[in-house]
Amino acid sequence: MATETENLDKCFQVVSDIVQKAGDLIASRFWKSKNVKQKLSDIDFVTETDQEVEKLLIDTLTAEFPHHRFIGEEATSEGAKCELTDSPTWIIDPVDGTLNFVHSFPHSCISIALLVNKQAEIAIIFNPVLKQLFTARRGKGAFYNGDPIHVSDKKDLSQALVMAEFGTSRDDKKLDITLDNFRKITQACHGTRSLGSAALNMAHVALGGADVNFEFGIHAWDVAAGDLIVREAGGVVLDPSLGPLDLMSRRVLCASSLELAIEFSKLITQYYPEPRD
Ligand code: LIP
Repeated sequence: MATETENLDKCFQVVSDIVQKAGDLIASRFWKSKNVKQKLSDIDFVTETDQEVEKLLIDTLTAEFPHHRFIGEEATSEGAKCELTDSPTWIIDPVDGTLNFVHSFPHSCISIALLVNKQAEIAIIFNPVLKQLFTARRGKGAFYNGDPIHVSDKKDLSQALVMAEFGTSRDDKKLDITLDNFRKITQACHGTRSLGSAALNMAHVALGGADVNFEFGIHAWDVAAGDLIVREAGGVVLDPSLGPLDLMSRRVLCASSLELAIEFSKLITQYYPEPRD
């Protein structure tokens, strides 16, 4: 009978192998034209590659681990239940930064995490075009292309670089709050950066290249991997109001330090997205 660690070691090996194969698929199509369908708004897209990559990941993991469960962006979009239980559950965004993929703007990634008893054990964020591989195992640190990484030492918001997004909603109230927050951040910090991928934004906080990332409107699959990678890199991941992160709340705040997160939370105007219907 394999121990829990041996099981997790096997999970990490299997998912690492299939993420590389899925990455090859994304990279092979990255510079080509894509068949694009709209989802929840006229800038929220899905391509056949999103769907094929998610199926490849789920089929491979199901074959190895038949009792595991899945929360996938595209399956959820097609009506699958988005419910996290204590069962081993893979949370998957097959192509995070789909709009970037559509435009061949090379900041898209596979984001996948394994949670057991609702606790993240394994996380991978992989940008196959730029060969950026971020990984983490619970209690074992975070890595970028195999090298250990750590968040920055910033504790003063006036010295911070902030990753922020407009997202895919064009709801007037959300847009007003987003623009207001960009103004506040610009006046209070060194500046903002937007990669168009929540997972890559979080990964850059873990890398120490940015100091804060927040977003209203994301989903569990955008942030489940980034959550573990940032925490294993020494950062904090919270709700933007400083409560605990709720993967289903569509809100996230991560920072290189709790001091920075507290200062940032006081700066911004909060927004509470509708839960995904
Ligand atoms: C994207 C997120 C990003 C958000 C975009 C989009 P997708 O996920 O990663 O943070 O601003 O609107 O939701 O849809 O490319 O998987």
